[in-house]
Amino acid sequence: MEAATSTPALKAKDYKSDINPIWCPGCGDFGVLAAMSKAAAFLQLPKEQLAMISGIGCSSRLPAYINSYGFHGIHGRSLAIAAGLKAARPDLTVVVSGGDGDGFSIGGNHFLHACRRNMDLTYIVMDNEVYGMTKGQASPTTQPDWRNSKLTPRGTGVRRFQPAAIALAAGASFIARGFTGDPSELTHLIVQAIQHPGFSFLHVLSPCQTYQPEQKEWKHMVHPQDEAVTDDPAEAARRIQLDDGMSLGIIYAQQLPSWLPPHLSNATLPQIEAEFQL
Ligand SMILES: Cc1ncc(C[n+]2csc(CCOP(=O)(O)OP(=O)(O)O)c2C)c(N)n1
Ligand code: SF4
Repeated sequence: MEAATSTPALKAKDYKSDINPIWCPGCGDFGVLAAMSKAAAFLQLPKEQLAMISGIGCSSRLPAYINSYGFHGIHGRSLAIAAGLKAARPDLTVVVSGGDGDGFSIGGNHFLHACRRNMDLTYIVMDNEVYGMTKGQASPTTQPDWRNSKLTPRGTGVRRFQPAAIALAAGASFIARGFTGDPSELTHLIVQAIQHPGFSFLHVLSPCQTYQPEQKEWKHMVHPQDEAVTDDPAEAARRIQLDDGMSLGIIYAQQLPSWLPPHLSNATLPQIEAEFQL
């Protein structure tokens, strides 16, 4: 009898690493880990073809917990590292993850230009409206009247960063919002974000149990988008303006040219050096 040669299908558990998460019990980031593993299994991504890239923060620990290649980078620089990797290895599926502090504060400049370049990256931002890892300072998405930080005892008094609106204005071609309390829908959104050719921005509401315990209420506040996904930026802008920030689903998806530098991976060192000679 002929031996079976087909490789068994990968399951979600095959994408979990043997490192145990050190997130606080109930942290929303567990939902992203589960959804990411399920999405990778749904797409049957070969583990050696998947690269998870992050910056620094509780949420940026995600690559350690996924059984794939990855890079736990430096604060706010995940997108720059991911862009370099994608430029060198366009064949890889590159998924970038991190928090609102990492991505919208110190990484804000990189966020704008990643949207504009539209490289084929998937960027998952776990937004808990706080710097969790550094014990609860205000972040760019913190409510202006949030008084629970010793650093801002009277609140920040500053208007919040608007992730979806800024991504749209900067040229992102896929913008969606998910919630870690709805892992099935989140899996679906991650699958579609990875399948989208171009820069996919997935804004994930991910409660911080420790520094923003009131976010437990998010499960009663989230709701589906009222309207079907649009490919019209003006219409997307209108909807984002009217949005309460708690609507879930794909807001905008458009096929736009994706940028990639000339591919040099087969070049020899002298050839690369010659490129840089004046
Ligand atoms: C250059 C630099 N500045 C500051 C820090 C300290 N730091 C570590 S994580 C972090 C913020 C993390 O917040 P966020 O991205 O919202 O992630 P969370 O921990 O909430 O998931 C900061 C400021 C650092 N590691 N490097
Ligand atoms: S501090 Fe907040 S974000 Fe960090 S692991 Fe704990 S619950 Fe999660």
